[in-house]
Amino acid sequence: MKNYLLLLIWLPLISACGGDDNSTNEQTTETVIESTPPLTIASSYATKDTLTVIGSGITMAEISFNKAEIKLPANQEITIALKNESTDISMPHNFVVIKTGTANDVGQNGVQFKENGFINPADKNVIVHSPLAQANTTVYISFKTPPAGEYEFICSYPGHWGLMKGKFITE
Ligand SMILES: [Cu+2]
Repeated sequence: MKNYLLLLIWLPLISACGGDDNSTNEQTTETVIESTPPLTIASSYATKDTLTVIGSGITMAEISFNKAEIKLPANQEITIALKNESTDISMPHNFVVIKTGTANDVGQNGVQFKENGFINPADKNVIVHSPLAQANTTVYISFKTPPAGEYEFICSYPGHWGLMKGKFITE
C-alpha cells in the first residue's frame, strides 16, 4: 500500500518533468538552427569571375543543378557561388569537382564524412569542393580551375549525386 501511494505521487511529477524537458529541447533546437550563420566563405573576387550554380528541389525526386555543363578557362582563378534555393532544411547541397567517372565512388566514400561536408578529405578523385550550402543560403568557393580537360561536378550529399551532376570542362 505504501509503495502504491508513492507511485501515485511520483508519476505526475515524472510526467511533468518530462514535459518540461521536451519543450526545452525543442526550443534549443530551433535556436541553434536560427543562429547558425550562413556557410559563406568571404570572397573579394570580381563579380564577373563568379559563376552562379543553383541547387534546388524540395523532394529527392526534384533535386537538381541548374546547369548540366560548365565550361571555363583552364588554370584560372574563379569563384563559384552555389545558391541553394531549396526551402527544406533537409536539403543541403554542395558543389564538388571530380575526375570523370568517379561520382559514385566519391559519393560513397564521403557518406561517413559528415563533418567534412560529405567529402573524404583523402579522396584523390576530388579536385575541389565547396562547403555544404544549407537551404536558402549561398556558399562561395574560389579556386584555380584544373588543366584543360573534362571533369564532372556533383553534389556529394548522400543520395544526391545520381541526379545532381554535370560536366565540368576547362579549355
Ligand atoms: Cu545536393
